[in-house]
Amino acid sequence: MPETATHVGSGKVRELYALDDERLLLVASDRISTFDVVLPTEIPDKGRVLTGLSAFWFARTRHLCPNHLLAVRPDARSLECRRLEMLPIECVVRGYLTGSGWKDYQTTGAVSGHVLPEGLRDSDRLAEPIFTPATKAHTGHDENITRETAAELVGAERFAEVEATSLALYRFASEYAADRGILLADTKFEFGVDDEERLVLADEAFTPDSSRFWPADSYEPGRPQASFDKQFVRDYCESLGWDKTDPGPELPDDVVTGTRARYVEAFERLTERSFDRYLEDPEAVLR
Ligand code: Q0N
Repeated sequence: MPETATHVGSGKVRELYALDDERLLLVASDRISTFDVVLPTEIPDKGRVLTGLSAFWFARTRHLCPNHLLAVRPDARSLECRRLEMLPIECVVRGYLTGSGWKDYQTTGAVSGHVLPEGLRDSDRLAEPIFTPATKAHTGHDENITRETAAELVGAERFAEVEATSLALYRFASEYAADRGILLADTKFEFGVDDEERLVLADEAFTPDSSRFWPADSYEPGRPQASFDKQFVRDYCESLGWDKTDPGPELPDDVVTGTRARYVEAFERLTERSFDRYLEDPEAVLR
C-alpha cells in the first residue's frame, strides 16, 4: 500500500510532509536561492547533497545532542524525522564576524548582547564562538535578539541548555571541517523538545544552506569571503546587474555545472565518501 504524506509546510527550497502523528518527511529540492531570491534554474542533486550532509552530521553529533533523524529515504533527498515541539528561536553560532553579525557590530559594537572588542573587520575570526539567537520571522529576515529575550521565549533553564549545546555542536563541526579545508563561518540550528522534555536537534545540520561555508585556502579577513558553494552563482548574477528582486535570472549551463561540482566537492571533502556511493546507498552515510 503506498503511503500518504500530507504537505504541512515549505521553506524557500524544502518541503515538509506529515507521515503520521509521530513522523515527518523533510524533502530537499534542487532549488537554489541567492540574495534571498529563489532562481528559476535548479542545481541537479543539490537537495541530495544537503540531505546527505545533514544525515552525516546528525550521525556524527549524536554524542553531543540527540536529533530528529529516523531514516534517509532511498531517493537520497528525503529524511524521515521525529515530530517534536519546536522551540520558537533560531539558534545561531558565529565563529567569524560577517553577515547580520557584522552589520550589528558596525552599528552597536555588539551582536545579540555580546559586546565585542573594537577594531574587528568583516570576516574576522572571533576569539571564541558566540551564540546569537534570532527570532523566526515568517516573512523577511530573521532578527538577532538578545540572550535575555531568547531566555524569556524558551525559559532560562532551556536557554542555558540550547546555548551550551549549540556551542558544543559548532565547535565540533567547525574543527572537523577546517581540517578538511572548509571554514564554517556560522551556523543556524533549530531545536525541538520530545514528549519526555528532552532537547532534540531538528531541521538540517551544517549544510551550506544553514551555514556559511568558506574555502579555507582563500580566507582573508577585512572583506566579504567567497562562498564555497554559491560563488559562481553570485558572480554571474552580479555580472548581469540584476536588481536582486524576484524573479531572478536563469543560470547558464557552465554556472549550473560548476555549482553542482562545488556542492559535490563539499560533500566528498566533509564525509570522505564518494557522492555516487551515497546515491547508491544513502543510509551508509550514517555509518
Ligand atoms: C518543523 N519547521 C521549520 C522544512 C523545514 N522535527 C520537527 N517536528 C516538528 N516540526 C518541525 C520539525 C523539524 N524539522 C520545523 N517547521 C516544522 C523548518 N522547516 C521549514 C520548511 O521546510
